Amino acid sequence: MGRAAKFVASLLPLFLAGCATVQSTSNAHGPAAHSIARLSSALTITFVITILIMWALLAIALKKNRGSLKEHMPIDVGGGQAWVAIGGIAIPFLVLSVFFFLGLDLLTTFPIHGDHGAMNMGAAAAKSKPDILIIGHQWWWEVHYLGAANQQVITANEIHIPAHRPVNIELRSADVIHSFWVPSLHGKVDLIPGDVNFIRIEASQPGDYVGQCAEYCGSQHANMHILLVAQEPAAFNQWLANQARPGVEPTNPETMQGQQAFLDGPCTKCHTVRGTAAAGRFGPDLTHIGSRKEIGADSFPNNDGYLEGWITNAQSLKPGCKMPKITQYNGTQLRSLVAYLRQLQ
Ligand code: HEC
Ligand SMILES: [Cu+2]
Repeated sequence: MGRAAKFVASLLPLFLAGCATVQSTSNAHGPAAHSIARLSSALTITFVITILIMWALLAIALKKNRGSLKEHMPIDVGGGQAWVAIGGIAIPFLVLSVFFFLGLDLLTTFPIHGDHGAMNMGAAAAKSKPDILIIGHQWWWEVHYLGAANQQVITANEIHIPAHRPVNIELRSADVIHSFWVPSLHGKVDLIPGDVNFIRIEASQPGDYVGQCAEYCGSQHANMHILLVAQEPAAFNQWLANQARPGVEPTNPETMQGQQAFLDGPCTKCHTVRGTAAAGRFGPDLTHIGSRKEIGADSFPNNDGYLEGWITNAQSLKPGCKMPKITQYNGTQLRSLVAYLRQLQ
């Protein structure tokens, strides 16, 4: 007994650990996430109802002195009619009404979009023009800011949004089905090849919110993370203005050599650095890679060591990912290439 109790007690922190992480639906930080949390806590009512029904069934089954089945046929329910009315109509009506309205409340957290044929709702549609387009790739996220015209902001994996206001996101896929999920802010919405989906998120406080692709999409699905950074609107605008600039030109001999190594290497076939000849679109945009906290779709810290490891052998860090091993650089070239990437702030 003592040992069993100790064992159960030792498991307890495991359950509690789940509640402490940021990536959790119970850690709601925006209106949509709160709607979901409300709906799920309301659903606990059904747990109570199930217990009551089970209790009633057990009580009947265990009742002593059971006669033959015939004696128990409900010929005259008598006072039972009130129970039928209450238990069969009134209570279900109440419970389902609660879920109905909570469900309607949750529906309002999805934008209605003009492009969406039958869902076109005129004025309402105009209001929900997407602010951001996210395209899922095996196994990273391409992010376009659609705000101002002639402002070309394309980035990857680290998604910044202004806090305290709704942000409409259009979701597409370049290959297979992915699912966008930042549990503290909203539910999951799939990215489907050939189709367009929408989600509206709002963060009630600035902060880093982590998320995850939530639809199995191949070998590196588990390393298809999302880092969503909500900032005060002024800081966000500053960030966006910086992202709109072309890549920082190198100024010292090392970073200049690094840029040359980058442009002479295979990198340009797959990656873009705006302002240079590198215009590949197969991999993440690297124009401001130095400003990102992590690499490999938020799987590893963005520092010299991991960048060197990533460039020479991305396959060892993220096996199966679509960036090949690159072995052509010597030590000096590699270090200068990394120095160049890190100054792309
Ligand atoms: C054949 C295409 C290809 C080539 C060539 C290539 N990459 Fe990549 N690269 C990718 C893909 C695809 C990813 C995304 C991998 C993932 O996270 O699953 C990536 C990711 C990266 C990242 C991480 C970006 C992020 O935000 O997570 C860096 C940094 C990077 N590559 C640098 C380079 C450099 C430097 C070179 C040249 C030495 C290079 N790549 C060559 C395809 C390529
Ligand atoms: Cu996935």
